[in-house]
Amino acid sequence: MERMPVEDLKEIQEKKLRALVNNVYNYSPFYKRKFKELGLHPSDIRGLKDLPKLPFTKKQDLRDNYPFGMFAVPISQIVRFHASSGTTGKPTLVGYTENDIRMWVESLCRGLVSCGVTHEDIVQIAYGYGLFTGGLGFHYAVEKIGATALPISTGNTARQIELMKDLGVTVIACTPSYMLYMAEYAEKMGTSIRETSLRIGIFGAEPWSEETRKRIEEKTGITAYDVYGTSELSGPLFTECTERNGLHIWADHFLVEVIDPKTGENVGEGEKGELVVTTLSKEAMPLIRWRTGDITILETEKCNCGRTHPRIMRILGRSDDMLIVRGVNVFPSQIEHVLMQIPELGEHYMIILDRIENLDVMTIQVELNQKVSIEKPGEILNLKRKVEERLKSVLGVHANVELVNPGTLQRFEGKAKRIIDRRKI
Ligand code: DLL
Repeated sequence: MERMPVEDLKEIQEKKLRALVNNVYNYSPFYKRKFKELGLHPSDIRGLKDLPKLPFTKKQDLRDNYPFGMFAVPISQIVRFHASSGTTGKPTLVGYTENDIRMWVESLCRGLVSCGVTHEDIVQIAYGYGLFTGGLGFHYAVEKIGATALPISTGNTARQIELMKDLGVTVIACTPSYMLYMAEYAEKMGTSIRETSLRIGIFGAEPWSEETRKRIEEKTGITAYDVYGTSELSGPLFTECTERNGLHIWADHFLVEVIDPKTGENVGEGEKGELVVTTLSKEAMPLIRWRTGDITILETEKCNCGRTHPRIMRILGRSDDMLIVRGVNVFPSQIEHVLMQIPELGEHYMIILDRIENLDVMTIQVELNQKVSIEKPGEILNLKRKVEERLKSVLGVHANVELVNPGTLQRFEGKAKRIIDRRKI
């Protein structure tokens, strides 16, 4: 399936799209209403070329139809609920049928295998278990490929490191920020992740940069892979393969588009835009043209690994987490990119926004790198100026930089929350 000719994949997609449209028209009150409003009938959708005729589905639709209004099956067929973490507001509820869980597990299994996880691995699952999809999503996929799951969830970092060593854990799945914290914690305990058997990390659920990947790999000696997914689509679903040139989207289950968030039009191949996903196999809560809000680039060229399914590049930010500072659009990922390229700086930072005398003021607190000792008083000032200049040249707007001692900023076990916007208060 993963190496199927593109034309055959397209055929599967066309068939599944037609079935999906019929299904939601008949069984989802929400879509029936939407289709009627647009004067659209399932027979108008004959193939992929008709996709732009279909309406988008947005987070607000899920909120407005909370809790069960988006479901296309009776509750008796739902075998599990999850709820999104509410990255951008009120959490949303997701339901799964037995087949939905199977498809989710199968998708992540393909991903795990593509980044080299085998049945011989011991996988420490340090994503949260519970309503968040990370823990249970990985758990079932790890068991399915016959590897050994260590369902430790988040927190209790000393025990995480202790078990990692004692059991000879070889793979870890957690947020990239938690991995950095764990590496730092291990050093405080007088040990290092390098002294463990860990060889692969599968990191996601929050934005991270190529520079952060380098830092994690330098500190821990492991190979770091990106994993993406959202609760609405199921949970963690797509990973990079060993080529590490994008995350494979399993096209027999998910149809992807990348659009201009302002116009809703598809952008050209290789251009940045918002990821839009149509679920082709989901039963409980099928989604048509789901606007993820995540900014990426689509790549349909066959990958060197031999897999034919399209890839998305690392998530570059969210169309809605874009900060507007003095009228300038700023993505937090741009800030991280600049900071992580400066060796004197550590990995932990906070972005604070204030409005002082009607003007936006951006302050970036960033920790100094533990390994770099700055002794002369003038050096700190020089470094601060250097960081401010680099940020200004990339962002096009000034940010005050506060250099703080290593270990002083807040650490996160789950998703990191690095932005404090006090302008609205
Ligand atoms: O975060 C599902 C997940 C669990 C993915 C474990 C990966 C690993 P939600 O809580 O619904 O689901 O949040 C989804 O998180 O729209 C992105 O904005 C962000 N996100 C997830 N993975 C990545 C990633 C899970 N690899 C939201 N890079 C998404 C950047 C990511 N952002």
